[in-house]
Amino acid sequence: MLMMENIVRDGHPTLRMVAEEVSMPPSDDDKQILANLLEYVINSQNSEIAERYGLRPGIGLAAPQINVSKRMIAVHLTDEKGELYSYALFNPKIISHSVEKSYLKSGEGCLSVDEPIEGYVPRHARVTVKGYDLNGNEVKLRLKGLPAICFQHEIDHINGVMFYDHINKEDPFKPIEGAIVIER
Ligand code: K1U
Ligand code: NI
Repeated sequence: MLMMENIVRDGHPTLRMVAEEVSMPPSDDDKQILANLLEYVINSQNSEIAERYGLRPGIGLAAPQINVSKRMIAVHLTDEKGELYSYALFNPKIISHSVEKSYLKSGEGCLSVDEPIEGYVPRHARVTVKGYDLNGNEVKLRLKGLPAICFQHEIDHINGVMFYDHINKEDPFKPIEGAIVIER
């Protein structure tokens, strides 16, 4: 079971690397790593388990955050309609996206960043993501709202990008013209 000690923090070189593709079909070792990522995210949202093991709650986690430079991400969250998005993906890829942007009004956080960093993080409002599930089956997802933002945050991690890289340095809360504001 993954714990906070397994999560590397900002400044660790793995967080800035472009992660390697996972060969398909996935090996048992790679399946175990990906299953562990999803297990962490699910456990971290269970207040009893989170408190017992000192887990910081998260809605996603990427392999580089546990110092594994491979293209794997897990996401577990519900959207504003209560629909659950629970996915563990190998080699996730944004195959198309909207021109329109969106951002979270409250900004983003990261399990690899201990202090809050304020500012708007512009994202594509809608993305289509392709990847492979734990059994190696192809998955194609059309996403908007918080799920779209979360997948982009995690896919950034496998490309060595941190959420604060997208924040306007001079004016972190500069309005993003034409963007959809997401409140949560
Ligand atoms: O990748 C990570 O570091 C996890 C990160 C993902 C994320 C945060 C914000 C926007 C998109 C993606 C987090 O989960 S930080 C914690 C968080 O946002 C949260 C935790 C529990 C409930 C609701 C949100
Ligand atoms: Ni993060």
